[in-house]
Amino acid sequence: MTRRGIWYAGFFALAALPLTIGSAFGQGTTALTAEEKAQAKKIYFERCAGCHGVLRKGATGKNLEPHWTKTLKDGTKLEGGTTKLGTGRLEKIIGYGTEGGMVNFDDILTKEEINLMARYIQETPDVPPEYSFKETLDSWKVIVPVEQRPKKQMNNINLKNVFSVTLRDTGEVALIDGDTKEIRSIVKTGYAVHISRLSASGRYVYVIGRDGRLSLIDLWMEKPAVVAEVKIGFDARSVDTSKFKGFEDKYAVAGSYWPPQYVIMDGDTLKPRKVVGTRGMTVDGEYHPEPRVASIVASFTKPEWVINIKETGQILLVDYSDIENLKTTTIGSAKFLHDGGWDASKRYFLVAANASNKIAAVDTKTGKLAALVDVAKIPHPGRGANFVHPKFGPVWATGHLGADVVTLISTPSEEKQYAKYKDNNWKVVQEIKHVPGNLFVKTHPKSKHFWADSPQNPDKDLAESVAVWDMADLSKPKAILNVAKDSGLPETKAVKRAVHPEYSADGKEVWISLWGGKTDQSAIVVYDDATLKVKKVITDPKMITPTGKFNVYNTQHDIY
Ligand code: DHE
Repeated sequence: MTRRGIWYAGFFALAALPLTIGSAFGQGTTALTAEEKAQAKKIYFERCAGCHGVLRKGATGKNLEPHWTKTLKDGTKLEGGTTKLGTGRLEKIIGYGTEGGMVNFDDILTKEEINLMARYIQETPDVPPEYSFKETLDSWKVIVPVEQRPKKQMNNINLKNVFSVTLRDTGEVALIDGDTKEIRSIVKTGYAVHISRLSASGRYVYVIGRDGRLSLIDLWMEKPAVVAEVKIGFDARSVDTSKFKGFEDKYAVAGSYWPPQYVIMDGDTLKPRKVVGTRGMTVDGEYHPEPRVASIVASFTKPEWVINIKETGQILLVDYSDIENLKTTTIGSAKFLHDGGWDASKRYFLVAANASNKIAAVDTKTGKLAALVDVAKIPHPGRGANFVHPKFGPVWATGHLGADVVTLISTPSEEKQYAKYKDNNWKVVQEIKHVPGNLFVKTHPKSKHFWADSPQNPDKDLAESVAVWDMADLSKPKAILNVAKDSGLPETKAVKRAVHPEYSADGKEVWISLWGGKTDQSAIVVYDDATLKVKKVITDPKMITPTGKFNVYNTQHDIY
């Protein structure tokens, strides 16, 4: 088997192998058999690489190279004064988590798996293979050629109000009719699908899996289905399309965590056109071998994508008007760029440098950094939320994984009525009291309410609830809604994390996912935004681990 074949098998094709830890553990050695190593590699990819990196150099999570993870015999002092990590301590960290933000895995991994991972991360990380343009091209499949696709919409669905829902652990996406709340189609996609994004026209949905599989769904088909696929890397999180006037539906771009690169494709077929590597220098001037592609967003101001490179802290403005002669503006910001969204004017893109506790704002009109704002611990905006604050004018909001606040940052506006707030721009004008473990915040231009989840909070009740504020009075939440209880689903061992509020196209409903156990039937709970009462519980035996939901109209037009 080739080296690539071995990695591939380790990542995705390996069935659960029996563990043979016995004597190795008893004798205190960390040695792994070939089977253990393959299993550990698979678990590491599925559970750890996202935060710690494939090369284990650390990003959102800590560095996990052997110089940190092995028992230190030379007396070197680690954080907290300890001189030892090693298997025992690592097992505790993996099992119970840390105050620094590491989540507990004792309800996800078995004791044997925790022991295996504690030993695996003391070994020198293998460097995975590269993935070339030719391999990307070889993986490309057109399932329904453009000429065989419908010339007009062939179904009676109100496409503006369709929700593309990630079914995380089944590697599927459910397309749900927002008007009738019926599941219209469930399509097979990549492993642990991450996000959906829309073409400028709203016809095509692009879905990226963590395994790098990008699927293109045509909403015009009688039953919307996947019409093309391509594998853009081994590990991926982001995708967007060309949205500037004259380039609608022309290109797609997807970012890869491993190898660190992005791929430009034709929008209607996913035919790969260009692969661009992102390795290079961090904003501190050090070379980084694994600068992963985090969020990508399409500009409405220019034919450009904003591509955020996590480890280096470099924000790329990639001009797609001539992809044969690609022009890129590189803007230094802060390390560990992750997720972000537009301000209300869609001129500024605000992105969290999460492990640096900063928000970087890029001015896509001038192509310059507009601001680098210090915020509380581990900002996690999703795409953030925009509204006009009664005292401070236009603001963009981010939640935090590591702090008990939602941060409001004043954003510039060219509207005369907001000129008086200019001195506030790029300042944190308010921190609203919330709880740690928040992942996503949301509002809508037609709503008076502001929603925030807290799925990563260790308290079960808080993880299963969302908070809603009246934007006219942000002094305290107007309501705490226990979504798990509201769903009427039976109690399960696994926590049903209430995650990712998403508005309907008309801004009148808010949909919340209940992210339950890997095999548990779960639900999306739909609330009436005005009354905060449950309007509908969408459930089905196939509704397993729903997480992100992307309303077609709101995602197409970046409304949040
Ligand atoms: Fe995400 C967005 C990366 C874990 C749900 N997530 C993003 C983006 C990145 C990212 C880079 C921005 C994409 C863009 O806008 O182009 N996410 C990562 C990770 O590296 C991380 C921390 C660990 C991992 O192994 O993947 C991670 N993410 C999660 C989850 O565990 C979540 C909660 C559940 C799930 O489905 O996997 C999750 N991430 C989401 C969602 C978005 C997202 C729903 C899009 C938010 C939006 O409204 O646009």
